[in-house]
Amino acid sequence: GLLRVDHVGIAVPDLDEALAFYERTFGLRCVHEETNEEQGVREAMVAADPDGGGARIQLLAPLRPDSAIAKFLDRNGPGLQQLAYTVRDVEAASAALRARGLRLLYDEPRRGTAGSRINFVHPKDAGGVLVELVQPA
Ligand code: MC0
Repeated sequence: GLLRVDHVGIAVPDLDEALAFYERTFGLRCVHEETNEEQGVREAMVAADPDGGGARIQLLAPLRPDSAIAKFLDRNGPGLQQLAYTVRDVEAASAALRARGLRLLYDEPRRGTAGSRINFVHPKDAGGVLVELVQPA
């Protein structure tokens, strides 16, 4: 099952500008930053409670024009792109949702933030929301 909201992902054209905006405007702190070549993103996790267990905000900037985030920005402009839940076992959670008729984007989990294992539910099968499942490392 789903344990809690892990993070909310926001597509941004420029990661450094977005980080500066979130720090300056909302006082959020950057707790992690990495490049994920497979996903075609440079990403940063920011938090209101850097030492607590609260949900993170994931700022996602495209590495390449053919990446998912670049396509999203072309179509919608910057904004909310995904809602991610923490799960204990991403294979089991994916199988349970497949059994309920939802399309998972990957046959096998892929690598997400900080060594996590991830999969996604197609937004057309989840009320227009790109849902990510995250099994933390
Ligand atoms: C597309 N659609 C969305 C959407 N992206 N709806 C809600 N939220 C989104 N983010 C809608 C379009 O408006 C369109 O609707 C329909 O879905 C198109 O579906 P499609 O033609 O099958 O696909 P694409 O080419 O638009 O791609 C969408 C898809 C793609 C979700 C399959 O973005 C994808 O593979 N995403 C998973 C990977 C990802 O997002 N990576 C970046 C984050 P209409 O009504 O116009 O037909 S990386 C990450 O998140 C990692 C680092 C982590 O957290 O650890």
